[in-house]
Amino acid sequence: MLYHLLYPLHVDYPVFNVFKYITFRTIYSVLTAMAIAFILGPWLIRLLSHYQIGQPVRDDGPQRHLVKRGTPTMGGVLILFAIVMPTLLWADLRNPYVWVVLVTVAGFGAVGFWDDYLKVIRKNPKGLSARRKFLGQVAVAGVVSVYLVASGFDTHLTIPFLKGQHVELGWLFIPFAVLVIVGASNAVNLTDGLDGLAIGPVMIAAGTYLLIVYLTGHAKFAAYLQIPYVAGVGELSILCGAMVGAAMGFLWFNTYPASVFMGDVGSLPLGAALGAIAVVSKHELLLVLVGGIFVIEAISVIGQVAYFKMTGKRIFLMAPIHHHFELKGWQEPKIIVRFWLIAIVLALLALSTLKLR
Ligand code: 57M
Repeated sequence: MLYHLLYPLHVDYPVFNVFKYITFRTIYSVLTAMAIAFILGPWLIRLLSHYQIGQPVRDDGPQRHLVKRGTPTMGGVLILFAIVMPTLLWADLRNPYVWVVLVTVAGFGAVGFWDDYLKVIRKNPKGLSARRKFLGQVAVAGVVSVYLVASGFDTHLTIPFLKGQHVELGWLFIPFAVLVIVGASNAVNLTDGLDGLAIGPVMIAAGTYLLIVYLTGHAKFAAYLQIPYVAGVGELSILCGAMVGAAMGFLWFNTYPASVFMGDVGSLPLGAALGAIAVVSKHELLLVLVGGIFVIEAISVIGQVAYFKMTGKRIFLMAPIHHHFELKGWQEPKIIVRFWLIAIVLALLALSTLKLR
């Protein structure tokens, strides 16, 4: 909004020319998102506590989690507010990619809110059935993917390291994009099982894609790096900046020992946003590396369930893999910080592939 209100003033007042620059607006998007999360965080935690919107904790999990019972949850509403408001404030709202990701965030946020509402407020431990949750996710991701193809979005699949190698997916782009978005959403959801364990890598991944969308949306940089040029996708730097800022702000309260959990209303849209950003920036496969922690967590569950069904035995003491380390006796902060460090290494490796083509 500020872009539309203040940039035109540069004709008479040159100082407003600064609003043209994505870098300037991204920095202030990060800071605005952090400010919103810092300022509203304590108020929201008091509100959630007042209305006893506390986390139910399953009995069959690691015993040390039982002390977490009643921790205020659904803090994800704060994260979403701290992402959407700075984006509306600082981004060019005529940009279709900004709306593609905002609609994805809103849709997955609604699915997550519904699940949390049933679990936490209506005290139904099952929450939304897995089937309804999945259908809701596929519906939102499907709408967004069909819109992209219908609006002429490039449906070539780019492959990291292999410059110039493109696979034309055609209409298959739609199920592929749905798979990326829904997969990322559920992977972040599974990861969010220790204090700050999900929001840390989300911040790292959002920061990595901030750079990727900026380079992909810049004709000269894209040509130099021989990566796909997607005109206009650079505007998503502002939304990625808001994700980084919102994650930093939320982590202030979600760090061990957590005063608040994000709930599915946070984890589902955060993962879906990363998936959507990966799709529109044409760096979907790179998300496997950038979001490697989420991939490891999801694979640990898939492997555990499959192996258990086949043999009746477990690969891990418990899945997702963060519970395995808990049952091995690692303290929670040790697991969390080590996962963050791995996330940083994976992000650096992913960025290095932009040069290695
Ligand atoms: C998401 N949710 C946390 C919190 C957070 C198929 C199976 C693997 C599914 C999986 C599952 O239910 N995943 C759902 C994980 C939960 O966190 C809430 O959920 C939101 C995120 N979606 O925002 O609201 C618990 O995680 C802990 N937590 C923290 N700090 C945080 O900042 O400590 C969360 C955020 C919270 C809190 O204790 O209650 C969760 O773990 O449910 N199931 C599992 O993950 C279960 N694993 C399992 O069943 N493994 C089996 C098979 C099926 C693979 C096995 O290994 O044999 C574990 N989770 C729980 N209990 N809670 C173990 C059993």
